[in-house]
Amino acid sequence: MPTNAPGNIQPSEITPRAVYLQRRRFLQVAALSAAAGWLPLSAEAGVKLTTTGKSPLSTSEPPTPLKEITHYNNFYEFGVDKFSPAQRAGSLITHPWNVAVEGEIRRPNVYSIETLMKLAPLEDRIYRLRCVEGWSMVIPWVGFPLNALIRQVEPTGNAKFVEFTTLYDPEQMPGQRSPVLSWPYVEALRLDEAMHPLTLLAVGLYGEVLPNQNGAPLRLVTPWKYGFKSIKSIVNIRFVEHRPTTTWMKASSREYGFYANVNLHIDHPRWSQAKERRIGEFFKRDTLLFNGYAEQVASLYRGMDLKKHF
Ligand SMILES: Nc1nc2c(c(=O)[nH]1)N[C@H]1C(S)=C(S)[C@@H](COP(=O)(O)O)O[C@H]1N2
Ligand SMILES: [Mo]
Repeated sequence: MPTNAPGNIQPSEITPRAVYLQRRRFLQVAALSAAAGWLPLSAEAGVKLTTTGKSPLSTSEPPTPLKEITHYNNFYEFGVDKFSPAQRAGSLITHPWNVAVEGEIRRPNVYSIETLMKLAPLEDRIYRLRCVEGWSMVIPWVGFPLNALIRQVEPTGNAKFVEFTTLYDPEQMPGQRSPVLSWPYVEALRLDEAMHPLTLLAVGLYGEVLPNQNGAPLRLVTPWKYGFKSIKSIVNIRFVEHRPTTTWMKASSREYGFYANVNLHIDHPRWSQAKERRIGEFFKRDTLLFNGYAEQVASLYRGMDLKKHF
């Protein structure tokens, strides 16, 4: 590849401002941390994470290159195009970071990201990610099952759904100054979906702390659902009795349903979902039911009319 090909541009050449901000912030955090007598666990992308190794729930498909995973993003808090998050997400301060866990549970609590990361051993989980727009990637996440947190907080009998909320701070997330979506971004799962062993809380990818543009420091990953369910930069997890209305349902309920299970048989009103383009490949491939995770998750939806509950 010639040295001026897009794939050879270093992030530092593309995003001097983001990198500058990131560094400046890291220094601030490091100074504060040193003063407080402890070291930041997750202040900056590039920090290696210790894992128990590759989970058997991983796909054997080759992971998408890091550069694509970190430079082709949907993160509307930093702009609506695929390239803005890599350029602008440096303004997000990911440390310190707290997540409030509340609602219909016996043990509501505010967790620091460090405490969350100690709830269960971190695993490498290589998952397919299928965006509702028709592209896909294979992402080697680092994370732990959401059910480890759910067990810890002891849901009451009234907990039927789990609602997740992204940080709301237009200072750090300039895309929130524009009314393209209703902010903050909200997503939700049925409790049994949230408890499913495939459902991951990711804190890293490719063995290191999550880059900001991928949803640092904590994001959900539900690999059998369209990518928009995998909410980024979570600050609140709430257990509720009634089905929440999610951000994309609010934006367009006929286009984006609550379940958002990847389904080649149910077209988006404006395009077919039968095929997808794997980033880095030229020819389209067939989309798989539940994104290829049917064996593990189809039983969650037994008896449901998937055309109605899309
Ligand atoms: N808070 C928030 N989470 C979000 C989004 C977003 O705009 N804001 N975009 C979603 C969409 S549409 C996709 S496809 C995935 C993309 O994740 P990635 O950039 O890590 O590949 O994030 C999802 N999570
Ligand atoms: Mo998406």
